[in-house]
Order: sequence, then structure tokens, then C-alpha cells
Amino acid sequence: MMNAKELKKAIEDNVKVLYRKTIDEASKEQVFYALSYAIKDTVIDEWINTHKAYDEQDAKILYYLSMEFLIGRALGNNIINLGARKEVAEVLEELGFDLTDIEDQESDPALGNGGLGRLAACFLDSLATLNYPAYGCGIRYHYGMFKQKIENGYQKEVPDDWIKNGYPFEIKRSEYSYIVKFGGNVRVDNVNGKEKFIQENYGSVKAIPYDMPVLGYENGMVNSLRIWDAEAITNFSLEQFDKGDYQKALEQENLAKTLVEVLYPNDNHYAGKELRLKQQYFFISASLQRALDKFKSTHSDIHMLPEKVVFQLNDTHPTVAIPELMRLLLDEEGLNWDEAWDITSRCMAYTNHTIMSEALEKWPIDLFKSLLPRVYQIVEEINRRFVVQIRDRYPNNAAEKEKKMAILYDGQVRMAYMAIIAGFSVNGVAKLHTQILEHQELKDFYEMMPEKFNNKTNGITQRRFLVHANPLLTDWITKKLGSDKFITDLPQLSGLKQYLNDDKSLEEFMEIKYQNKLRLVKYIKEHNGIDVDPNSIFDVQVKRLHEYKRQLLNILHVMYLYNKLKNDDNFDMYPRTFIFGAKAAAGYRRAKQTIKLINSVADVINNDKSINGKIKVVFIEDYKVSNAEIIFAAADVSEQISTASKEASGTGNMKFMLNGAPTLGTMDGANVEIVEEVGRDNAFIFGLSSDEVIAYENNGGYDPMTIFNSDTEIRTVLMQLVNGFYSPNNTEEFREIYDSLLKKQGNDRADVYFILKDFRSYAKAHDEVEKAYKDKKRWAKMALTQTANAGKFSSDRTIEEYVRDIWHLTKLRLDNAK
Ligand code: 26V
Repeated sequence: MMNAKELKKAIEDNVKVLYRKTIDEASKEQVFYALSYAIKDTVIDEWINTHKAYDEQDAKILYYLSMEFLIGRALGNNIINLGARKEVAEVLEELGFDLTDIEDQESDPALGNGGLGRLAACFLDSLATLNYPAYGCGIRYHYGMFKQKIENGYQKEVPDDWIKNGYPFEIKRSEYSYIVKFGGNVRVDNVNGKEKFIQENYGSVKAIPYDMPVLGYENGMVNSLRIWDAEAITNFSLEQFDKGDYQKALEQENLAKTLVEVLYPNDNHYAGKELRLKQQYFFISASLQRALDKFKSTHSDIHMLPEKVVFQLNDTHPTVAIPELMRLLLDEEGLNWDEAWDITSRCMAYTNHTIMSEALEKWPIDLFKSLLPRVYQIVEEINRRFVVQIRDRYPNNAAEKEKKMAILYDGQVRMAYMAIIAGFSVNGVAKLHTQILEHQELKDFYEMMPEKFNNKTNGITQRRFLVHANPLLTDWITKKLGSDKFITDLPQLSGLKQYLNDDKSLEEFMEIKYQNKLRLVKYIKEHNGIDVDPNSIFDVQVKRLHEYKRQLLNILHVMYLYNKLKNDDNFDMYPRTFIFGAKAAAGYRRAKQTIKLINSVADVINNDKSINGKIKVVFIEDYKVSNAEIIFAAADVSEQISTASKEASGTGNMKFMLNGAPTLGTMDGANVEIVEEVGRDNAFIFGLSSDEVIAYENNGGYDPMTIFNSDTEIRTVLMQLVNGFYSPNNTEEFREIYDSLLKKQGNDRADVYFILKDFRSYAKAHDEVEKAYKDKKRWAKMALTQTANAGKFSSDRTIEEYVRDIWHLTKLRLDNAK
């Protein structure tokens, strides 16, 4: 890092060169760019140095293949990882600017939907911090996750043109471009008695990588996030084109334009769109071609690949990497099937992130085959050989096993099965989730190949979600522990336990929470125009909107409390602010209706003077990484209320915990492990267990109508959905929500997410929260207990487990590092 004087000069010079301005004429945005380029400059040498060390140490490299990297803003994070926060803030102050203001100028790169994409970003941060050689490989979407506007209570999607003004932290690497081919047909040639497969009449596109630096924390390590952009191949010359060529050129132009245009904003719902499969193959083919070339530039024997390269498939989206690697090894490297298979299956590992059946990727064979004719032949052969294996192993029930396990079945390519069959590792993302995979969802595979299955409980990076998000708490912890080692060794937080009975420390801890609540109050006032009482309980649910996450349960409970306040003279409650933040996939009706419901309820309650502000409901527009940081730091209560068995892990739960908010939740995903760490007394647990949910799903026996008929308070709430109480202009507005809770849908059951079933125990858990909160000291202790026990949930721990059990990487030595 340069010293203060150099930095100041660099900023001033950049403002001059970029904008022909002196620093006192520059806008905040211009200073943002000037500072960012200065930071990139300081990173460049370490970046080069790191990759030299890769080569010199002949390091094994991880390629983390992911359709999504929800990286969030880079500037603040980079400054922290350079260990230069204070220094940069001071220099900016001298120049008349505030660092936080300048950070706010950065667009929030949202190349991901939610949990899965954010996890990938946390993993990159931890890999670099722990000195592991790794590339993130993904797509340079021109439009990321849409921006959410709330108009009249409805969600409106606005395109996220994040690179409009140029992104300062990327470098275009045209020299590493590759051609990717789509469609056409495969011709088989016979060359010296050997079959050669040649794809013809295809359309093609050029893949150009852009690299972003991924900095380790104060260790001189800089890995790369490599995202691929598409450009048309324009090598046809005007004299010789006939009509067909011209048509083709146009098509290719078009393909290049549409291919990387936009991130699919679906989370947990598979739609089977051809363009999506094109995106998958595009970035996979380019990433693998590059990985092989890089390997070959320093090694002569391709059989050594598994010793030097490992690919992690982030869900099934990159699974086409399996047949693509086979293709490269067979057709380009000239290996035979057994050699290619041996190498491929020792290089590929798969992570499952959901058991929601609607998210499972299954491609129609016709579509797959016409888009990827040669790759499809290879999938067929992989499947053929696997089916032979099944018949060998299960001679008595081969047909049944084939139905359950074959890759190709019923006209579809089942991507998860291909990943399991071909890879050497299959992991779930929390203990409970892995158990459900082993014993329910994937039990046939677990029975046949138990050695492949393992758990890797998710984690989060404390560099972003504590150090950057919560500087006050970071400083306090540093003081209390007498060291800032927790920044790279989170379990050191357990040292805070010695303060659990120290009144002064508890007060300080809660004072920091209060300050962070003030920061959020200000944000809400600025963005929503709502006044919020910082002394109320901040009860927060922020995450993608999905039925299984049950934002509906939360808002129904708010409606129930409001009724009690209005109708029951003996009822009183501690002031509460219910904070929501959630994007709904653009085509997800029920999710959008739920957003409208939350906003309608907010309208009525926030404007009812008679309840003296006891309840406020806030829907934070455009929930994203940058405002998430402010929200987690300010939360009192963490709502993690998914129907048990449905949330694979959750990672928001960990971010709340780290910032001192106890969990109000079901025994689902990583909540189970959070409770294990803090103890049952320091969490508010309610609802059906995952076994109970699964039993109901298998055997029936739950009818929400009985609850509706017997519980008047619940009935009143439900009736308010259809009597215009919250939608005076359209009593039908929430009819579908009402129906989803009570009416059997086709052959399905009603209330498949067990909202009414869990309602009473949820309400009771809320009572417990209130009781606990009123006892200030008890609450402070409980809150500090969360932070003190968050050590396990660092993504540093997760990465070390992946390295130990799956990747087998060696830490890179960086001699020039400080
Ligand atoms: C699935 C699909 C299906 C096809 C269309 C596009 C699309 C995009 C994303 C996904 C991924 C859904 C899976 C997911 O995000 N799972 C979440 O992963 C988190 C990290 O492991 C975990 O904490 C959450 O519990 C889990 O829901």
C-alpha cells in the first residue's frame, strides 16, 4: 500500500487525468473512480506476484465454477483487506470527502440472486485470505439482479446497468479469448482406424475474460474472479459472403449480444430456458479450455491434471463441465474413454444447495441435443455405462433403480444425477441438509456410493459482515480481546464470553447496537420516509421472497398482533418494528402478492394513530448486499422461519448472529447448528421439526381447515385477507393467498408450507422474545452470546474443510508479502 502522501497525489492525479478537474471541483462519483483506480494500482503488483507464485510453486488450483457471484461493492472491502481503512479515510478527509459517502458511489455488482451467489463471493474472500490458489469462474452479465422499486405497494423491476459508467476493478484479458460452439451436427471421420468427431455447421461466439482482483486480508495474496463476456466473431468478408453467410453472421452477432445480457432472476425455480443452457455451456467451455491451456503450459502429461486442478460445481448449473471436460480430453487431447473418465471423475466435485424439487435442473433431451450435439453424445455414453453398472449391481430391481437414478430418463437430462455419478464428491451445505440428501432426496445414490457424500456447513466472511458492516462492534471487540486476530480467526470471539456477566461491557455492547439502529433509522427515513423508534425491537426478515421462507407467516402474525392491540383492552406490547426486505422473481405471482400484502399491512398499521406507534412495518426497497450490511448490524431479532427441511442452510442467519441478533426460527438448515453453538436458551425455536414435516408430506394428516374452524384469532386474520380490510379498493387482491392457505389446489394439499400449523407456536415464540427483551440485562447477555459463539460460522472454517476433504490444496507462500 502506498503511504498517505502518495495516495493523496494518486487521487488528485487521477481526477485530473480522468476528468480534467482539480480535486475541489470533483464530484463524489469522480472521486470514487479516482480512488478506485489508485487502489487498483496498489493491488496490481501483488496480483502479478501471486500468479507468479502459482507457477513457481506449481500450485494445485481450484476452479470454483458458478453461474453467480454476488460480490457486492469492492472498494470498501478492498481497502479493508489492504489494511488501509484508517489511512484512506484520513486522506479523503483532508481532501474534503467522507469515505462512506465515496463508497456509496459504487454500483453494487449483483451478479447473483441470493444465498448461492453470495456464498460464492464469501468463499473467494476466504480462499484468498487463507492463501489458497483459486479462480472464481463466472459470467459477466451486462445486467445483474434487477433493482427493485416499490410502486403503490407493488414490486417493479428496473434493469441494473452496473457497468454503465465502467467498472474500475476489472481488467479485460483479450489474450485469453476462446471460441465456443453451439448447434450444428457431428460428423464422424475415420482417421487411421480411429473415430474422429467433428462438429460442423455450428454457430460460434468468442468468449473474452475480464478479471477482478480478489484480495486476501493483509497477506499480499490476490486471486482472480474471472467472468466471461461474449463478442461476435466477425471474420466473414464482404466479397465472399452469400446469403447463408450473411444470415449466419447476423445470428452470431445476435447470439453474442443476448448470451451474457442478463442474469436469470430466478432463485430456486427452474424454467428450462434455452438461453440459460447456452449461458451455462458458454462460460463452462471457455473456463475449461483456459484451465487446460494453463495446465498444459507448465505440464506435459495430461494424466496429471487431477493432481493440479480441481473443479467445484456450485449447484448443478455448471454440470455441463463434466461432458465438456470429457470432450476436450477425448477429441482434443486424444485420450481414450477410460483415461478421460478417470481424469474427469477425479477433478469434479458437486455442491447441492437445495432440495426444493422445482429447482432441480432437468433439460429436455431434444433441446440439449440440438444445442450441444457432441456433448450430448458423451452424456449418452456416460449414461449408458452407468445403466450397465446399475444392472450389474441391482439385477433384481434394475428397472426401478434406472427410473430413480439414470441421467437420461423420460426425455430429460437430469443434471444433478450426472454430477453425482461423475464427480468424486457430493456435499450438502448444513448438517441437517446433508442428512436429508443422504436419507431422502438422494438416498439411492447414497446407498450406492456413500463414500462420495459429505457435509460442508456454510459460512460467511467476517471481513465484510463484521469488519466492514459494523466498524463500531469491530473496534469494541478488538479492545475487549486485546487483539484483532478474530478478523482471520473467528473462533477467537469466544474470548468475549468472559464479559457475559460484566454489566459495563453489556451496556457498551448494547450501546453499539443502538448506534447501529440509529444508522438504520436514518436509512429508513431517507428511503421510506417512515419514522422508526430506535428503542423498539427491530425484528428483521431479509432474504429472497419464497413461499418456503414464509414471509407470509411473519406478516400474518403482524396482522394478528395488530388485531389484539385494537380489540383487546388488556393486551399491551413492547414497541416493535417489523422490517422486511425481499426481491421476488419477476414471474413469481404468489411472491409478488406477498410483497403487496406486506406493504398494504404497513400502510394501514403505520398510519393508525390509535396504536401509539406500538407496531411499525417497514419494507426496505431493493434489498442488496450494500444495505444488508446496515440492516444486519442494526437487528435485534433474526427471523429464520422456513418450513423445516426446506432451507438448505441459510447464511443470513449467520450474519445476524455475528452481529448479536438471536434467532427466532425453526429447526431448519444451519439454524440447528446455531442453536447447538448458543444453546437452546439463547434462541427462540418453534414449529414442526423436519421429520414431522416430511412425515406429513408422505402420509398426509394435516388439514388447515380444522385450524381455521377452531381458532378464532387465526380465522379473523385470514378473513381480513378477503374482506378488504387491507385492500379496501379491491377485496379480491389477496384472494389467492387466502386460497393457498385453505383450499386444496388441484390434487394438492392446501398450506403446503404449514403456515397455519406453525402459527400458534410462532406467536408463542414471539411472546418469549418480548419477555426476554424487556429484561434489558438478560437481553444484552443473550445478544452478546450470539457474537461470542459465532466462530464456527466463518467461511474460513468452511473453506478449510473443503480443502481438507475435497480440494487438497496447498497454501501459497508469498515471500514479498508483509
Ligand atoms: C436455482 C435456480 C434454478 C434454475 C433457475 C435459476 C436458479 C438460480 C439459482 C438457483 C439456486 C437456488 C439454490 C440456492 O440459492 N440455494 C441456497 O443456497 C444457499 C447457499 O448454500 C443456502 O444457504 C440456502 O439455504 C439455499 O436456499
